[in-house]
Amino acid sequence: PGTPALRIADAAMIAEWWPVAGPHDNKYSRGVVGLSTGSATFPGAALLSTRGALAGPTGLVRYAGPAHAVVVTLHPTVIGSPRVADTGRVQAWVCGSGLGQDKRAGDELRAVLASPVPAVLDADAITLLVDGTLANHLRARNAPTVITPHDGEFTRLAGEAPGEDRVAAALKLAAWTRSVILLKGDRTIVADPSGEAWVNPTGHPALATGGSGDVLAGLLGSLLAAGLPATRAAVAAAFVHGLAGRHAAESGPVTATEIAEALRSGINLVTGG
Ligand code: NPW
Ligand code: AMP
Ligand code: MG
Repeated sequence: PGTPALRIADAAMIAEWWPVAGPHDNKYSRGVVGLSTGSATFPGAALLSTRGALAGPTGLVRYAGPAHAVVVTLHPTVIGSPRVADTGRVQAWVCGSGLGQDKRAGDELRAVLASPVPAVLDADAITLLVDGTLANHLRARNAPTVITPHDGEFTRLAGEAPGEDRVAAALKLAAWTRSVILLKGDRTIVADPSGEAWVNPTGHPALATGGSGDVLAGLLGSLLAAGLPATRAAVAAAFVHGLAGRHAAESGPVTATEIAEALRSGINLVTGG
């Protein structure tokens, strides 16, 4: 039958999906996102994923990792701890952005994979998954997982480059990993294990800057923690991230810091808030 029809998200669709706090919500019912990101080498990735998560709909952001002191100093609303195992209730995890690939990173990824809640696996977590034991833990998960590779990370995990047919490649990896694959690029693809595939229409070259993906991972984790199903969360996060890059580029050169700051404008553009 060949590749199924590609779906393209639009603002009205994202607005309908976007979690909105109701009058009886509290900070826990709005969702709690946990971040297992950053390291001594990459404290910036911890901050950027935190900013992505803080822009999302959750009521609480927890950060677990070596950058906890700097994260809570710069973002006092975040609850910090050194390790995933020390963290209180979390409804979705983001793991891997700036995490590093040492033993500590592998242990933290294992803890996230063992948790019963949805997870985003980004950057170094994807590279660590090349290890067959960790890949088996991934494939055995019951909770939804979203994997967010750029082409380099995709090639390491899949064992081959995405090639010409990026949709088919992403669908194949989604089936093998039993996860939603968000394959980054100028036209980001979201593919899920049921065979559904989406292309993001809002990409902007301003997004091609260091730390951009770390911001996206944080926002995506917040959407998962707020209860959005994994495929929709991935489609919505990519859509708003693209709008944010576009919006930030209107007022000058863009770093990932400006992308994170512009997420709220991107969300307002979509939801009319
Ligand atoms: P080439 O050039 O094609 O031979 P890495 P990373 C290849 C953190 N960050 N985009 C390419 O090889 C991340 O979260 C921290 C990129 C390239 O050499 C990670 O934890 C920041 N690469 C860690 O740094 C800001 C592509 O893959 C290699 C590619 C490393 O992240 C930056 C790179 O692979 C960053 O976010 C593509 N589309 N296609 C911070 N401020 O703290 C092919 N490649 O070294 O695993 O990936 O993205 O540099
Ligand atoms: P990362 O490489 O993890 O920092 O992620 C880069 C982010 O920027 C992803 O969301 C990509 O889809 C996006 N991106 C990179 N290059 C482009 C481009 N030329 N046009 C649009 N989006 C891009
Ligand atoms: Mg990245």
